[in-house]
Amino acid sequence: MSINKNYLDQFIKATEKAAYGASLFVGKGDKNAADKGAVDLMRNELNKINMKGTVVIGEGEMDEAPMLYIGEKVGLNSGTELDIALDPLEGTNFVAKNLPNAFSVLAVTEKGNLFSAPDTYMEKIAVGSNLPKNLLDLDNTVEKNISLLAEAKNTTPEKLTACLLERPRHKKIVDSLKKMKVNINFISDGDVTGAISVIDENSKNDIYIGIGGGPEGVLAAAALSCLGGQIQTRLVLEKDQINRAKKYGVTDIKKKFNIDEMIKGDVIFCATAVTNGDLVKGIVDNGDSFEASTFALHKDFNINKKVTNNHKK
Ligand code: VTB
Repeated sequence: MSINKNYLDQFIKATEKAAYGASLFVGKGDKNAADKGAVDLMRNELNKINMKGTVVIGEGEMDEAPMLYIGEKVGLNSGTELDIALDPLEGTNFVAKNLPNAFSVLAVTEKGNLFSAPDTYMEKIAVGSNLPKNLLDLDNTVEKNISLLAEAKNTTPEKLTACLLERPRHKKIVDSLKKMKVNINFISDGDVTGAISVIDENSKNDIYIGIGGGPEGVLAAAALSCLGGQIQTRLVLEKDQINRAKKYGVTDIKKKFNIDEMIKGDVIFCATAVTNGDLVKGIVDNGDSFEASTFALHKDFNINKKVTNNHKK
């Protein structure tokens, strides 16, 4: 079944409000305050929606996150049963330091259709649309994946750009990319938009690769699934995280998840920029009101839009 079309604008409002909440802390060097600013307003807005919503991916476990914790019920407790993955502020550092690409993000499916990834690291490999299904594989060498991608895109590795988080853990991947003369686009944070960028016509990124947050991987998968992109993931679990993953229903801890296993059926995705972003521009404060710009997707209705709305403060 499809998610009722009327829900999209209501979820957009939730990320708009959250982005505004975070925007009050741009450049203030306080990432926790920025996060809280986003969480409070997002929760408030979600609770106005006529749905039986459950936070499947949220701010953390019940005992460590007072609001929007995993399992928290949101909405008016009537209407459709929906599962929600949310990151009220993806890129807390970006807001603290007044850097581009901080977003408020959420994804929604019908109950049971969203991979409830634990808050652990995750290996990811993502590419855009119009490519053979399941083209790349995390078990291939980087060299093999790059060759496959170059061949599918009818180009050469030197003409490809790979986007990845700049982290010491990626040294081996970076060495391989350099050896193949692939262009590298390092990002400091924000791997939701990093992964999504492979589908954006205005972006030079052909592939997103590396290890980032698990919840962020699911959010990226939601957007990519609306746009015909691909992502394959695998949880990276420390010994003490294995039980946590099992609690979340992951029985095979080494399993590679393709996009259809992470996001089933219809899905809504909204990302509102806090600071100016590659996808849309950031919050504009107009005194009594604010202007918020959102990248919004609704898979079953082929909705792919960038919207700017004004709200009274
Ligand atoms: C990514 C990125 C986030 O964490 O998930 C990253 O998307 C992974 O963690 O914006 P490390 O920083 O430990 O590498 C963030 O950078 C911050 O949550």
